[in-house]
Amino acid sequence: MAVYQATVSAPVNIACIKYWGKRDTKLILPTNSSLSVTLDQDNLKSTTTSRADPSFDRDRLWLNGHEEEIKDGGRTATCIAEMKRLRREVEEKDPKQPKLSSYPVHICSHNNFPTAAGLASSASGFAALVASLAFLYALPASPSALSLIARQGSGSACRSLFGGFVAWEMGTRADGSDSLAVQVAPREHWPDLHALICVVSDAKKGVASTSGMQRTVETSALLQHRIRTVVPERMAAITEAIHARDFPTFAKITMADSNQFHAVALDTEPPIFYLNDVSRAIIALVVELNRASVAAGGTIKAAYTYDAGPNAVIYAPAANMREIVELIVGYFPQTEKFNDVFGLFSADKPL
Ligand code: 2P0
Repeated sequence: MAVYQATVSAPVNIACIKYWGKRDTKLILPTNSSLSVTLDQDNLKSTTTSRADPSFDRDRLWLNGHEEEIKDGGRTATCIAEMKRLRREVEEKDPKQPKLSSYPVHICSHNNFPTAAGLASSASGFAALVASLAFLYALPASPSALSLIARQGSGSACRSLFGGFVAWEMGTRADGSDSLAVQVAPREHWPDLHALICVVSDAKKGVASTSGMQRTVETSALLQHRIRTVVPERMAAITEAIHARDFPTFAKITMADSNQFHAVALDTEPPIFYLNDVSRAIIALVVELNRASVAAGGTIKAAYTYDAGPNAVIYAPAANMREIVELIVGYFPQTEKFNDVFGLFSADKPL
């Protein structure tokens, strides 16, 4: 008897231009475009196996060994339903195909990094879920087409369907059909750019992204300036910097956008604080490292960026990484807390 099963991994991505705010919370349509770097497949990833079988009585999901309820109308149910719809199109075109769209699926997903590390697992998780169903159903869909579905699981997940440098174009249509991920450049374009993840705290974050960003949309005046004026200019400028492998420009924009994301969090009512004293001390170290380098006639050596939590990600050319690690570990000597993930990016081929 045929077994219908597929296993796929998808990596974590870290945004340089941050997604923060939805204009449609059901379809997960953002208030601004964003751009990220997908980390290496071998380091931080979700691996998901999907299996379709007519003997299963319903769709079921396990995350890191624990079964999770698939709520009717929820994000996981939406992604599974959309993938079954695409499979039905294949079956209608070719009636000889097995009717997998009518079989329940069991989905089992694992992260190879601790959830407590404070790294977003929803991005890699929903990307891997959608990609595993795409393989299971042998869909002819492109990664950008699949990103439309992963986006409905978690906004940032749409960017993890590509390796390298990835933009999530916000789109303009009300149905979300043009709110998708595109690859700006493959990983091989800029192999010298590395990333270092500094785990500052492994505590679960105080304000979840989904609710925090909607509070920002409802209450922050600064967000309106950000989405109308700042982000469109930065998307164009950082895309150019990536194409030119211009690290100083890439670094300046990345740090400025991290700063503005945390500024709109603070501009929210009630205010949201994601950085802590250690996060701010790492910012000061990177600022001083860059200042001293430029003062000595050199260039910017490193760029920090922070998501919805206190952990730092530092982008830098490979040659600078040893100095950066020594600097940080010199001030915060808990070496086991620092996860040196040199050479991070994923394969050029989408998944
Ligand atoms: C980003 N973050 O661009 C930004 C930066 C957090 C800070 O994407 O509601 O978990 O599932 O769409 O994708 C976190 O948002 O939120 C996020 P939902 P998601 O990476």
